[in-house]
Amino acid sequence: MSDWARLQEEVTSDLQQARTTSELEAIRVKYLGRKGRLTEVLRSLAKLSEGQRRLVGQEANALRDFLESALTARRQALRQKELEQTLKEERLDVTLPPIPFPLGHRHPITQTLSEVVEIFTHMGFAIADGPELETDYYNFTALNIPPDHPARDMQDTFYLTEEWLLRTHTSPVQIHVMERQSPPLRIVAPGRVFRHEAIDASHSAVFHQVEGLAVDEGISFSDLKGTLSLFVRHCFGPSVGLRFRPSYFPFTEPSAEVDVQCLLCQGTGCRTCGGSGWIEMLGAGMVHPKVFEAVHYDPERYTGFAFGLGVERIAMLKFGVEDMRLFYENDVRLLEQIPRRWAWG
Ligand code: FA5
Repeated sequence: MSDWARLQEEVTSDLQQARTTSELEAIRVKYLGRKGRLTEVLRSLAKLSEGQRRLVGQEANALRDFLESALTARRQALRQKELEQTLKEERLDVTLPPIPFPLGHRHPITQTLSEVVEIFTHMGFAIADGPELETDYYNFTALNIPPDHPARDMQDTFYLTEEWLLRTHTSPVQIHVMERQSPPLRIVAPGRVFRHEAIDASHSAVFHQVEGLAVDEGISFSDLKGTLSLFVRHCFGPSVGLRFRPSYFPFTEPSAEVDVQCLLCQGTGCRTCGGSGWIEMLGAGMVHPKVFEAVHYDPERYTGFAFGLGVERIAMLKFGVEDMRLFYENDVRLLEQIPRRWAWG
């Protein structure tokens, strides 16, 4: 009997000392596990005489019941304590102000490029793509600028070899598209172009253009005018001035240059617009029959318009940036201001 009393005392003191649920589990294993002390007593009952078995069995079962209910009670108490502890340690104050973190955004030129393309895709133009490394044929000859043609001097070219060059405009994409597709077609081709030019506030040696081309039966200059007027209204707002000036490009006839009123000085004349109140935005015109011949389109049947606009110039007007070079200097002070100055978007 005293052995039972000692065992019960031991169990009780073990239970009291347990500080965590895992310590409690260790106690359960110590007494009630497969090789636990109480389990072994219960297992050895079979070897006892009937009288002893009843006596010892009663004691052992009583102790097991005591142990099981004490374990359950203690486990619940410890779990509650552990939960309270965890809640205390992991307390979250949802009223604290958030930790601010700066959000990045796309470069102003990339933003402008996508907005320009989006306006034209809404008008039904598809997006086309072409290589930056071009052959003389696509950049010049197929566009009705044969070797020795004086128009080659209009765009100072970076040549890699006699045949290969960095494209000076996005117009070669017109040729690639027309070689692949038959009319009717309507595409815009955004991309980077390269010119061996003196750099200043409104000229860069690497800049971006968006080329446009529409070919079908019965396309006229008024379609070109309507399309570009709609574009300018969407891009700069309804009240901005727009003018078409007669011009010359070997691959269009007639040709025009389109100026947009300078938004930096509201047309009164400033450094950016060279005092004229206007900024040249794009070149355009009706596709020259010689270009159609180069891609085996029938110039008697089809007509088309094309344009090539300067993305940096648009970005300057939109963001009120007076000097194109600022776009390439990666000065975060300028880059951070850009989204807040976006005029119409
Ligand atoms: C051309 O590049 C013609 N391919 C445009 C064209 C396409 C005409 C289709 C007819 C039909 P131009 O060299 O004028 O044209 O350039 C077009 C536009 O690019 C200019 O109006 C201007 O906005 C921009 N641009 C020209 N040179 C630079 C430069 N150095 N830096 C930044 N933008 C420029």
